[in-house]
Amino acid sequence: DRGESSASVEAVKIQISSLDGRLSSLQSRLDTQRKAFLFASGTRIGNTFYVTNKQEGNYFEGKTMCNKAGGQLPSPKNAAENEALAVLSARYKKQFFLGINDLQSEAFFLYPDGTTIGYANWEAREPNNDKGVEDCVEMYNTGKWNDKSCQEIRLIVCEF
Ligand code: 289
Ligand code: CA
Repeated sequence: DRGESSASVEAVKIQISSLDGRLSSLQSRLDTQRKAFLFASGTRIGNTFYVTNKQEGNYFEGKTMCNKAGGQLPSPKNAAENEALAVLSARYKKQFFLGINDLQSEAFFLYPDGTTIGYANWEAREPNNDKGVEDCVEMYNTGKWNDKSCQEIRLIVCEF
């Protein structure tokens, strides 16, 4: 009857208002965590975060470490993302590996999910597969890319 249905409308209104409050509090918690992350020397572009725990390792160690942390090696997909990531190479003055590689097929650079790259920022005369062993990609302090042996030890930067 009408009494019952208006009571259930009231109950739904109360639920919505409670959810609204929880959403606002989650949003404000998220804003705080974002600030804490950036304070700890990460960089951000949109909802993509780049950060290093300052450990070093080869490409495979970096990939494992990033994946275990719930992230991945960075794969900048446009100039704006590349610039945001380059902030870290300039800040730490160290090169680091991107997720991009041609391990599967020489000269065909792929993202870690196996799709073909749609953006690149190669240094002049790169990629050159020097000595035939360069299947991974490092970012220089300038933000430019060089193909490099996956076994080199580099700063580990992850994307979240
Ligand atoms: O082992 C060769 C690398 O260290 C790099 O040497 C030169 O900078 C260029 O030939 C690069 O392409 C190469 O990756
Ligand atoms: Ca090279």
